[in-house]
Amino acid sequence: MLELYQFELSQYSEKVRFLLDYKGLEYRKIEVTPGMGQVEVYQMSGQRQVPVLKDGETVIPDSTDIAMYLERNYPERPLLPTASREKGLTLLMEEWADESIGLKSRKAFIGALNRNEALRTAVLPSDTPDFVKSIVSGIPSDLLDALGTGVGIGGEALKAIEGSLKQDLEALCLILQEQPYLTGATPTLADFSVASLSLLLKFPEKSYMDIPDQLAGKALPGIGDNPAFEPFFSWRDRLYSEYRQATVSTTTSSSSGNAPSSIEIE
Ligand SMILES: N[C@@H](CCC(=O)N[C@@H](CS)C(=O)NCC(=O)O)C(=O)O
Repeated sequence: MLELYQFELSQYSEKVRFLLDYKGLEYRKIEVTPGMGQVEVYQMSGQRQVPVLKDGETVIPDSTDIAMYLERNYPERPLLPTASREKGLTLLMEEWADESIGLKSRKAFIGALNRNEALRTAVLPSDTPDFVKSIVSGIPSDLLDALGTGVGIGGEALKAIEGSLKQDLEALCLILQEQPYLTGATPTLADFSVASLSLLLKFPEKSYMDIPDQLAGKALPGIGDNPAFEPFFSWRDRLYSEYRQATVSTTTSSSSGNAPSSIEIE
């Protein structure tokens, strides 16, 4: 069986899970422990990032390379259109989603973490010892903000990133006004990439991912819960319900429903 080395909360891992589901391929998830667990990933794949797909003896790191590998080796339910214009658009959008929406949403999410202690502890792996959680939640926001500045996510940089994400979402809403999927009448790699890489802007419902209750359905304030971008998130919900396997059994939570609730920023 295919094996996916992943972080459950990683957008790039979500992209591969979405592709595997779309193609109807069975796979086993192997949750990598950040830090120590990545040593094994490095030994296996020559680099330390997830996702990494293992198909028998073949090891493929990087979500784009994994998508192309799946397309070559499991051609049923194609991810790439055959018409040259649509294929070109699909490849461009996939690349854009990785480099633009994926990286910016990660920075915007880290910005939200900086401002929210409860969220910081919620995203730590469930087996994190309580004393580590309490240390992490106790780091003052202004210190994290200052640390964030060094990697381009301090106050001003964050505002610019949020502005740019809003333009991306507006563009996607405009495209989706005209057609059901991003490059035309049928779903392609572009759709699955964009939907997955926007994961951190608004988390899907718990049935699709093994995420802490505090995060399921939660939206980044001003972006994931912004009515202007509702067409995008409704499209994404539809894509999930049509093509993503619901694997995690859920207990109904009082916050379920379509209206997103925001990650509260203290
Ligand atoms: N270009 C890579 C990006 C993968 C990536 O950024 N992975 C992150 C998790 S979302 C990671 O492994 N981070 C840990 C690290 O860099 O050490 C892809 O498309 O798969």
